Amino acid sequence: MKRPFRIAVTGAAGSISNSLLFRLAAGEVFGTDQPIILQLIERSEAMEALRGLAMELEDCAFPLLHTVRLHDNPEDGFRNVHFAFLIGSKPRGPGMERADLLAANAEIFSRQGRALNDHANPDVKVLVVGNPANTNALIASRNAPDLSPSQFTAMSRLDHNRTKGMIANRTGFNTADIRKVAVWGNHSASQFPDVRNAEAMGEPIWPGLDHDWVDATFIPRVQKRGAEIIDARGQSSAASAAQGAIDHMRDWYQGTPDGDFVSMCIVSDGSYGITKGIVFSFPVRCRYGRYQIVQGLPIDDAAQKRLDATEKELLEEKDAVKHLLPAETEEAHNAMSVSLRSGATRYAEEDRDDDSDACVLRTDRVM
Ligand code: NAX
Repeated sequence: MKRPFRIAVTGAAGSISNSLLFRLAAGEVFGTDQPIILQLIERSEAMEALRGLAMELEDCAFPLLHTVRLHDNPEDGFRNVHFAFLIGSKPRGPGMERADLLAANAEIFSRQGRALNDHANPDVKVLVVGNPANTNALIASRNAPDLSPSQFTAMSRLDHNRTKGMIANRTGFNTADIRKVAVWGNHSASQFPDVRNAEAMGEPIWPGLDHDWVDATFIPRVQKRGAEIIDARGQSSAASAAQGAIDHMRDWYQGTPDGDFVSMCIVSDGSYGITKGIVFSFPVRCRYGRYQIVQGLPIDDAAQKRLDATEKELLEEKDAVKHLLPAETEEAHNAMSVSLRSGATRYAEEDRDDDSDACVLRTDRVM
């Protein structure tokens, strides 16, 4: 049996995690023969709710769930982890400006970046879901000088899946038959969902699509889908966000299907003229735990305008948090190359304090 992976999840008592954790424990991301140790991180105020969630996980009797640990700080929570889902963040409060939101989250993510740097497995793969996800990922990455910028990603997979779903509805194809959609830029209303290269059952769909519908209806609908869901259910997307996080990490770890690509927010290496060193959603292919940007997709004038708009927004966000971006990591982020470091998972020394109070489920099972 394989040795367990250590998986950290922040915001573990929140809505997205409530969907995510049970599916992680069921083997949907790392495979049905891969045991996992969950290291769940929350604010101190939410630890009791987290304890209840851990009981439910235990009550599922998942064969792959080796251990569940609960932490109220990222330094302990990230110890030796191979994968980290950074979901917890500060929501926008009444009267809060975007700059205030950026600042509040910047503090959380700079601490988490340092904690990953100092305590995680050196090959840790990080997915930031908490908003503003792209800039939070940049802050975490810039505060982790010993890790590669390629280890930090943010989630645009929900937007990618929304794009696929809406195109499937429009064309009558199954989502499994739709390939090569892409989402570019920021996970915000400036994102560019791009179906110019999309195929259905191997045939291009762009010639058959009503381009006015794409511009006037489809693109704004994907861009504002989050708000549409909040209006309808009174809460932000949770189960679909968990699905996006599962798809993102599974494909990064297990690889993308042949003949298709997915969207991931990663540190720009300058591809498609996007400023180096910002976290931007690109179409990528994954193999052996590494990703590569899909090159050579045609960008017409209208698409270029959309790329420019979302790039501009990310540059403004970066500027707003520049005091939290240490100079020592700037060069590594501006010199990202598409040749990325190994995706091999190294095992750290066994954790010695699994008997501490943080450990709520200790199985000692044969895995
Ligand atoms: P919830 O408010 O249900 O849960 C967030 C949890 O994070 C809370 O339990 C809170 O106590 C915890 N938390 C806050 N600060 C923390 C910290 N410093 N350390 C550890 N835990 C902390 O929100 P939920 O619906 O789960 O959404 C989480 C985040 O995902 C939000 O920022 C949300 O905006 C973002 N989203 C991102 C999406 C994406 O596609 N990238 C889509 C869905 C979602 O909107």
